[in-house]
Amino acid sequence: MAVKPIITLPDKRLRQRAAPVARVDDEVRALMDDLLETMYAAPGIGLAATQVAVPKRVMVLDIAKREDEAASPDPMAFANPEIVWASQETSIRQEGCLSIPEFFEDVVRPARVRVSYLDRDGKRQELEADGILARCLQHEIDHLDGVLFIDHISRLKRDRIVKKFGKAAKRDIEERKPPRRTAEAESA
Ligand code: GNR
Ligand code: NI
Repeated sequence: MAVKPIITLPDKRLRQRAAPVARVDDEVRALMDDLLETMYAAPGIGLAATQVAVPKRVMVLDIAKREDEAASPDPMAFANPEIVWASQETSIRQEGCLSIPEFFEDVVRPARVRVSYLDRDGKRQELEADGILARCLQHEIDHLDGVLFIDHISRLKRDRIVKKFGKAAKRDIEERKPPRRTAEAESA
């Protein structure tokens, strides 16, 4: 297992569509483990392979701590996840993203979704979710399609945050600094 560096805006690899895995083999399971370790280290409640610059349709979640501080870990791993149903009803929640550090904004999404995916054993599963789980599933699946939560907010707010991260990256280049990484990745 290994903690991998998380890429951040404006890294173009965040905009790539990830490819499905042919099967869930040991290599995919190792990727799931790396994603979980990286997510817990960040810390975050979800992480997509896209965020560690691996363009494969693999992602992990653990929302246990989010809902109950004393809860024991509940790692979930998904390969080739697909939203097979989404509710008409929507909900609004504040989102953040490890690839857009320190920016938070309200996002409107379907309140409930049903997701089909392959589990750690390569077995096809279906999961119906609401609340924070539904939220997280949609956020992570978006990553696999090269979509970020800022794509769901107003253009004015999106342009402002994209510009800010673009300028910070440009400054880093001019000062010949390595690309900005999260503090967690730096200490890995
Ligand atoms: O840690 C995370 N928190 C979060 C909060 C609200 C909605 C979505 C998320 S996912 C995020 C980690 C992340 O960037 N996953 O891609
Ligand atoms: Ni994210």
